[in-house]
Amino acid sequence: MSAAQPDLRQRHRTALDVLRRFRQEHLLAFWERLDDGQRGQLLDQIEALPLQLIERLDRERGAPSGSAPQPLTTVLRDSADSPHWESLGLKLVAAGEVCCFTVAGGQGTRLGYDGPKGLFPATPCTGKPLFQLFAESILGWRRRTGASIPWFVMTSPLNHAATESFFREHSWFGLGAESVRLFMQGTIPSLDDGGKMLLSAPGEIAVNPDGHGGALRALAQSGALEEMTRRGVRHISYFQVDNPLARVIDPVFLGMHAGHPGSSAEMSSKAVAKRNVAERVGVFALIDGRTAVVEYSDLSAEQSNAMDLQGHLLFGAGSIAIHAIAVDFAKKLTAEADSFALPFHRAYKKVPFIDERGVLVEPNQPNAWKLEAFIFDALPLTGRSLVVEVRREDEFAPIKNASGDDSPQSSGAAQSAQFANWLEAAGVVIPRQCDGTPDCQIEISPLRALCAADLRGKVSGLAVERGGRVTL
Ligand code: UD2
Repeated sequence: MSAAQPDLRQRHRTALDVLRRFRQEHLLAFWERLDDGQRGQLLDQIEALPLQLIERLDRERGAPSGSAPQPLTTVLRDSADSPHWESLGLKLVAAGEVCCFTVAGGQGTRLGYDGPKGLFPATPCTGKPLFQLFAESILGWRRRTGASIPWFVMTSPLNHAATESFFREHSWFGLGAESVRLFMQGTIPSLDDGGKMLLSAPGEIAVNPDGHGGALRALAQSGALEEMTRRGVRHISYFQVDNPLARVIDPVFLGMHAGHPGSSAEMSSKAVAKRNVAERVGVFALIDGRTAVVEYSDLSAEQSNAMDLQGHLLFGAGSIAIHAIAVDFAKKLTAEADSFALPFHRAYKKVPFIDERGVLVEPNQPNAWKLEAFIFDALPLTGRSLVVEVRREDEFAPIKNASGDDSPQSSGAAQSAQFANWLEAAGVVIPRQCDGTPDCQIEISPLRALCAADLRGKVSGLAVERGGRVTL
């Protein structure tokens, strides 16, 4: 008998008691078949389960989802006031009050890329990985403002090790390991129709990452929020790993978010006009008078198609998942980090499971509820929030699908088009096709230019050939 066994027996007894209270004792059904290592791992998993949360979820299933959404008014990023907000935002950044935060815990299933999405080659000419692109932008902003701009990256148990190796192999892209903090988000078990958790192996519970809404709890539990406070950071510049056009730092947006003396927003978000009714982005709306995002799948066809008198979609402000979040707001929400969670959304999916005989079943029909929380569900919890409308071509060209819309190809073309505009504004002649798209591929490193103005007076004499490739 190993020395660990009495301890395991005690932990097993305690776990069984707790699980019985929550009607989940079947998780220990195969205990006798497990070796000590497997037993220890299963107990670790059980002891970390947010059982109260899961029970609450099950109770709330089928509950009415709130009142009907109403249209919401956005404010424009680019207006006569932009220079004012920009200078305020720049002051915040230069004072070290802003950090970057990338959510990168997703699986990238739609893209069919077998690895963390941040490693995906995203830029049009050199195929630079997304993480490198963001790292170079952060470096660019550090040089411009003299601030340290720490970078927080949320991974999940599915991709943490691969992400960390990538950063190590590339020497943290010159940012310094001490100012890049990778931390893992939590997981949440899948539930069957009766609210029971599933096992993916006799000694393992079937779980999935708890959604980007898990970011708030993970920020708190990993100590990242404390670290931000220690460093004097007051605002988080939040973006997703899949959007190469995301401005990692946007002084105009940050100024608008934080700049109102005495009434700084707790969370602000960027929106673009939806490309068409069918575009799969959540839309901003008011629910019970509070700002919210309604996911595309939760809008009725009637709501999706509704238009105002000018022919604009009533629910046409699409979320591009870029937010500015006040650190104090994140801390307030997660003061009780262990019991805090944003609401979970459910999707009925095929989840392989161990049946009562201990045999692995690969279902060919959806059989279980996967749960995910969404960061935008923090919006209704704010005292003040702002939705800022930006131009799609400046800020949003995500890589989500292998082909078609939101693919590497469409994103590369959008990046090239943006750089073509920057060069043109600096006096370079860009060959264009009849429809106005550039007849060339252009890539400009953020270390060379963070915006069009950075190229002014620096590219004279540059010749771009029809069908050519230019990398700066
Ligand atoms: C998201 C939004 C959509 C729109 C769009 C813009 C949701 C539900 N929908 O759609 O409204 O704003 O983005 O691009 O958010 N992630 C994690 N952990 C997880 C799950 C996801 O870190 O557990 C990250 C993932 O790595 C990625 C981002 O969150 O950076 C978006 O995830 P997604 O691909 O599931 O979201 P999507 O494209 O359905």
